[in-house]
Amino acid sequence: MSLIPTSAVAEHASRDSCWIIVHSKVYDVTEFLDEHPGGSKIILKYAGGDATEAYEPIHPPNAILDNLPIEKHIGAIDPNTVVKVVKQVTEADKRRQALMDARPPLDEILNLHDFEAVAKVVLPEKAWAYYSSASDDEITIRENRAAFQRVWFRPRILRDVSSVDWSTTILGCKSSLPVYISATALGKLGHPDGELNLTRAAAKHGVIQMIPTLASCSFDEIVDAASPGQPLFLQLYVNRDREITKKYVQHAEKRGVKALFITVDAPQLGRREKDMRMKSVDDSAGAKVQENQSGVKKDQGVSRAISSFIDPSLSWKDIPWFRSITNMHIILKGVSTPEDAILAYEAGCQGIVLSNHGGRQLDTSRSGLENLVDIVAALKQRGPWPNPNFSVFVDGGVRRASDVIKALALGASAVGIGRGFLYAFSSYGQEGVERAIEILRDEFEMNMRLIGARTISEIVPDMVDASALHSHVGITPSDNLYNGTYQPLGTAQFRQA
Ligand code: PPY
Repeated sequence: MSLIPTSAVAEHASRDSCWIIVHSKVYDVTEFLDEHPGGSKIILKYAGGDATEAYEPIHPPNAILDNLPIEKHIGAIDPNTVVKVVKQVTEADKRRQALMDARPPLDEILNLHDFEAVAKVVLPEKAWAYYSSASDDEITIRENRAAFQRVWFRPRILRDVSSVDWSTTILGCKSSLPVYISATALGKLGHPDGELNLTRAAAKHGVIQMIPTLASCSFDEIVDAASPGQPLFLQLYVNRDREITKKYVQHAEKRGVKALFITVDAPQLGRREKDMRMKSVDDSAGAKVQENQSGVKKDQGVSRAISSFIDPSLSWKDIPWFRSITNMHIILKGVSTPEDAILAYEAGCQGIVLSNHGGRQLDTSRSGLENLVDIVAALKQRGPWPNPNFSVFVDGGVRRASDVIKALALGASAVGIGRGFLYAFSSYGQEGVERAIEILRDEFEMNMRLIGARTISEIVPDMVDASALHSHVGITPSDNLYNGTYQPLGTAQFRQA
């Protein structure tokens, strides 16, 4: 196939004929303009030119292959015609670089809140808005933290805690911590190496990473970056086209992924207003809002823009189908009630994650920690407990080893941390993730000694007082570190007069 000169691409720079270059390939996106979940305006900005830089961080690697008919793939660009453009360094770039240079040294980062505070300052506004946002009034994201503070320790003493061990097994895989790295999307918004920061740090420290469906790096890039035998889990958004999902799942199994975490709390994406406002600030002159096929308006922020492939028809009837296409462990991520926990157990799943999606889905839903109490009680009625064939995980708001220990005491098998690690690599790359793991390790050592548990199995319900957990009124101590980083929601902005 002949190579295409950049001058030929430049001739297609209008709504009537729109070609763009992504990763040195030329695509005719004219007919796709009105289908683009992110709106046509952003594509037209790059019409006739190279869109790679804008495209890369917010699109899964196979987005074009999945969405653009093959006849619209025009060919490869002629490299001899590409003029290397020296990137303009903007004032904002300079400011950000200065802030990066002034970051606190890593050894002065003492807890996971510190990473969040640094990320808030050094991340591009859009990335911070996307990562930190939660749905509606952001009640649930804050409740996720508050719930941990309604559980108090009942430590045991004089137990010879000279040696303590917090390693464990998660779904048959060894883990140096009772914590796994939960899936968060679009890692390259935070750092050029995206999710690979997590993979490499996890390899070094014996931690398990859950690969997100909507990672910025491709699934294979992530698996290729893992060390031999490194356990990996996969988070799954189920596609409207089940053949795509089947291929993806079976490919993951072939590549050695140990467990499939099917996201079940996002048939439609929550309205994350910080993220949405960022988009409307960008399109200040009141971009014309259009609807795409799924009814998602095109001014609704990064996440809603790319979510239309997710199948809202997913139901309990699909679980046997998943069982028929894979032998991996099947875990439902996003369970909130004993009723659904029992259904998952009876459907033959190997576990559930008690999660409200980091407060990004149904606002004012309860925290996973609070739901854990009721769900464990219900599961105890149904089968053996602890049940080696059915794991209960919790995520949401976890920042300290003491949070993890509370969840374990109440019956969790392990706990997921998403944003904590995301902020660690957004602010310090792989080293940040490694430091986060070390901090958790230090906190585990101290907390296990102080509550009198030498191993994970010695962390028992009697070590916590959860009697206030269901109480949604009353005094919770103010969480200073968290509140210091928490960014209050804003209101609609006037245009420049
Ligand atoms: C989230 O943003 O909460 C996600 O789970 C990831 C995502 C990103 C974009 C579209 C759909 C889901």
